[in-house]
Amino acid sequence: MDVARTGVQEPVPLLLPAEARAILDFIRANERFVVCSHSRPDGDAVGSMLAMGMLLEQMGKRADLVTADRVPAVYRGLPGARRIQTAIGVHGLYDAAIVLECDGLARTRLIGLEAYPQINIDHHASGQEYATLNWIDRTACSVGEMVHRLATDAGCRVTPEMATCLYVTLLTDTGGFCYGGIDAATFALAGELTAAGADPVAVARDVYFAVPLAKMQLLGRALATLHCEDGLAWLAVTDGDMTSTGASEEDCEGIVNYALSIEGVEAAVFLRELPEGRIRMSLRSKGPKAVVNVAAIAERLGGGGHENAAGCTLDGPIAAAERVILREMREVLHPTAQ
Ligand SMILES: [Mn+2]
Repeated sequence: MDVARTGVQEPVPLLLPAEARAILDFIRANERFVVCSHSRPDGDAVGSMLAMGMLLEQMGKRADLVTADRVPAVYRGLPGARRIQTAIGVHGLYDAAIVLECDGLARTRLIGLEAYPQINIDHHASGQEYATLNWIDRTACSVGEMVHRLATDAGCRVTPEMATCLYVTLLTDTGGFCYGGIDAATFALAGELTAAGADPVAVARDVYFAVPLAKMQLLGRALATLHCEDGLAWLAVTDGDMTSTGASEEDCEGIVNYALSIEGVEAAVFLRELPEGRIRMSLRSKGPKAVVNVAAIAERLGGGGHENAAGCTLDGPIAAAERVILREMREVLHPTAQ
């Protein structure tokens, strides 16, 4: 990545790393798989699950796709999205569980996964080798990118449907090709997926121009609480805001980016009061070479994520959680002032 940023194009690696090769060997030797991702699935979770399901089927395998929460409205039009089942656990007869972009089984919020051999494919900074087979590539822009490498190496055809799902993982996990970590290879892959049948305009329309009205109204509530000081911006919604606007959990996705988009702001926090009173926080910082590594802050507070995008949950009320997170953020942004 750093080589690419200096302007020298890193060659696309031709060989899969040994960990990925072991995963393909395991898949070839087995038949039935359950594919999972984290709760509150995002574009990478949904797109990489769907692409992994297509990859398994092309290899002649059976695959069930399961998540703890339903697929967000903006991704429900993706090819095969109706195949994803929402469940509280997994009990079927499977040779392995393929767990995508989770730094631990707990992230899936699915019970029963411990009973199977697990295949862990992740790109988070907080990634952990908790599974039977682990492939963690912190330089990958999305887990979809890793699934694409598996598919290519396995000799699968990247169909227009698979290309669409993989393109969504790339688009959404890079914040529309804006976050740190992207380089020429990212655009080369986007180009390859477009050539294979992904339609960037149709995907953008479905993902970015199909916002539910309730989400826009929730955004209004959040923006009314916006605070901004010395490179830091934060906003919050109460559980009452959620109820009165009719917004659902998935409508909170991306609200933090409005705070981050302010000129001069290096890091932003979105706080949301959960029905039970705890406070869920989305942390973001501007890259590349972020001034604030939000993954490190989230991990100190029991959460996780990437350098530029992370999250954690603290005890309420909002004002108390706000004090904790602002102290952490200010320490990093203005170390001498503390
Ligand atoms: Mn991801």
